[in-house]
Amino acid sequence: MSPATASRTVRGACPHDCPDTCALRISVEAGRVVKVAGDPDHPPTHGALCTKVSRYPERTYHPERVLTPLKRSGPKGTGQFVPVSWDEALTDIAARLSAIAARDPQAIVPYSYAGTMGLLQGESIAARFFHRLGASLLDRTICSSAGGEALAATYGGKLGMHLEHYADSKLILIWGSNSIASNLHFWTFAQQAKRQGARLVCIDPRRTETADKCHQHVALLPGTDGALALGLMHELIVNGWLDEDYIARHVDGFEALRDKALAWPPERTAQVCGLPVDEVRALARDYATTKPAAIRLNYGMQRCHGGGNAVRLVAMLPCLTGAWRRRGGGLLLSASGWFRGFVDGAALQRPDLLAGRKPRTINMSTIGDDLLREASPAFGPKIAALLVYNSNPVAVAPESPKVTAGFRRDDLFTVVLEHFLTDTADHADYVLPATTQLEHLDVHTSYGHTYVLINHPAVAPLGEAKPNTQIFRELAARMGLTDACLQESDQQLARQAVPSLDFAQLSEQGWVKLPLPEQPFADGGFLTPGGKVVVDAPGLGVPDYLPPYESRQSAPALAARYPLAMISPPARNFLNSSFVNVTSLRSIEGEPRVELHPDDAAPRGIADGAMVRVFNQRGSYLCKAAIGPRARPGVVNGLGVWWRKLGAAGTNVNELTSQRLTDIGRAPTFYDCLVEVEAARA
Ligand SMILES: Nc1nc2c(c(=O)[nH]1)N[C@H]1C(S)=C(S)[C@@H](COP(=O)(O)OP(=O)(O)OC[C@H]3O[C@@H](n4cnc5c(=O)[nH]c(N)nc54)[C@H](O)[C@@H]3O)O[C@H]1N2
Ligand SMILES: Nc1nc2c(c(=O)[nH]1)N[C@H]1C(S)=C(S)[C@@H](COP(=O)(O)OP(=O)(O)OC[C@H]3O[C@@H](n4cnc5c(=O)[nH]c(N)nc54)[C@H](O)[C@@H]3O)O[C@H]1N2
Ligand SMILES: [Mo]
Repeated sequence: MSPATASRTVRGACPHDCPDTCALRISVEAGRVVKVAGDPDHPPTHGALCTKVSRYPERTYHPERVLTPLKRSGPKGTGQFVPVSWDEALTDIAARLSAIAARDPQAIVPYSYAGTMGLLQGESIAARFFHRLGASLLDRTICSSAGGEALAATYGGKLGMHLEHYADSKLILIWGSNSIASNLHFWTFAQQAKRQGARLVCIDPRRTETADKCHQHVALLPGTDGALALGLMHELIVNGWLDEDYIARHVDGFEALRDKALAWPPERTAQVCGLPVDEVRALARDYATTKPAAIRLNYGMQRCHGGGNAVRLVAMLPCLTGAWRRRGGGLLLSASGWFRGFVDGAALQRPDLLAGRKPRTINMSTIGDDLLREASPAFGPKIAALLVYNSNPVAVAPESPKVTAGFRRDDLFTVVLEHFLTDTADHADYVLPATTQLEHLDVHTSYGHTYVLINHPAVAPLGEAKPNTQIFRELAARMGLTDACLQESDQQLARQAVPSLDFAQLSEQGWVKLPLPEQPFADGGFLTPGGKVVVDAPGLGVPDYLPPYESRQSAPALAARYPLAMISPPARNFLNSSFVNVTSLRSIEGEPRVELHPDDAAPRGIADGAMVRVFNQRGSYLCKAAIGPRARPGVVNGLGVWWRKLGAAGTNVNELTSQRLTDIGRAPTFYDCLVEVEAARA
């Protein structure tokens, strides 16, 4: 067989924004990917992939892939384009950006997130390019910065239990995470623990598929996790369940927290969280007396006003019971801090190219407001150009009425690097075709395990697609930016990313396990300056419960008009807004829907399957009602994140979410949102 027709298997990595970062075996026949499977040898992946990524070839060879540069040919936002050559597109884009940069480079704003989590196709040449220009910096807050900064303030880094250790736990609190949907490979270890007698408890306002399979479901009100954590602490204190020795040696400032926790007896906690009092008491007893006890905290619970404080409070729990002492005990929110020292972010991103300039920072979570802002001394120049890659802000950013108004500005020059004509690409002046994971090289870390992975290109780029890195290299050259580092190859970048690892081994095996201690905090050793868990963090004070901005208890006047709390967690078969256009996955999800409890549906005359209008002071969203026990009374679940143009009336759930930010980390409060629901008029 000639090389072009031979079958071969290529080692890859799943690029998606998910804690699992699976190792892939990609089968190629006659130059075409025929199958993507999980690597059986990679311990976290253990040969299994989720439904979404096992359909990867369907996404890559999708008939609607953008495979040539496109130039806008109709009004902004209408998605009308004509194909143009790379030469024409890059020449024009370079001229437009150079003119803006000559006035003030800060008027140029990059907008990117984790469409790919790859270190190369994420922030490598792109970051160098924007740093060299002196463009605005982007505060990448849309997902995890509240919890991430809270965890770092408490432990000194984003560290926690090793994924594999959950198999040895006897009690696991799955807290704000629908693991079966969004962290499947953790669920496998939780199942292993369950078979060995562990008890699984799901703490989530929604009765998720994960809650269905746990022994207990604690359906608290959204945004009340901080109160629950304080209530649990109260019980630990009054019942003598503290590990006084661990606290004395490894916790700095516990006294101040003790005083706060004593104000949260089970009755008050139960009232604020909307739970039975006995459930609070029993949960505290189980957590304190079952050993080893583990918490899988996830980002779902930090998308509300007090999300950062709530993470700080939950993160204290294993320190108060000494759960860290045992294998199978402790907590994991994010593992990304483990990679510190192994990944050289500065080498990839080259912040030194700013050469002393200090551009302003735009928060990606308030892009709606910021696109509509005029120039001012406080804000700086009006945003004149937006370069979007690895993200779909028109669908995923909060308060889409403002986001879309911003993207429709005629005086905004927008370039979108994409695989598909997403809602965001529809608003572009130019769409540039990007390669997918099957077509480019990359190196990956993970936020749910402790392995570095490589992704070798399996096939040549489809059509005229180019890797993000290559697009920024060519754009830099067109703009006359001559720095050698703007032309470094993906091969060079891959080695720069992980300078201390055995690159040959990584390349051949597909992944390497980091050499790390087994139990990070068994005997203290937190990464804070004093080596202890920090209660009273500089600038943040002692953690406390902060009620949601929008809830019946905290905003009664608003709740009189919009009485239902809405959360918008991901639909299982989508990944944020990725995969919504993959027909086989979309057909599993059916249509955009909002889940309501029968007690909320009946007085509104809403029948199961009826079209409803979900609305508040920000906007209005049309979708189908799904009535049943997945929603608790008073809370509705608007599953996300659909493409607007594939939903009813061109809207999605972010029509309703707000741009208010969390207490810590400047993150969005997607799940802090009051709404009303009514039957839609025909
Ligand atoms: N299939 C799938 N997998 C994904 C994603 C996806 O879109 N689809 N997204 C990926 C991304 S970007 C991320 S950040 C991670 C997210 O990972 P997780 O944070 O685990 O996110 P979810 O699975 O959305 O779980 C959030 C859960 O939190 C619940 N929740 C909402 N509000 C509250 C609250 O106030 N308190 C508590 N305790 N729970 C609450 C929701 O009902 C939901 O079940 O998942 C990643 N994996
Ligand atoms: N209401 C509500 N809104 C939410 C959330 C929620 O739970 N509720 N979740 C939030 C969270 S946690 C997150 S992380 C954000 C995620 O929001 P985004 O980071 O915008 O994620 P996606 O919607 O998956 O969009 C990623 C896009 O990147 C593109 N892409 C993938 N790989 C590449 C590549 O190699 N090159 C280029 N150029 N493009 C690529 C994909 O085609 C896709 O369109 O959404 C947030 N929005
Ligand atoms: Mo996320």
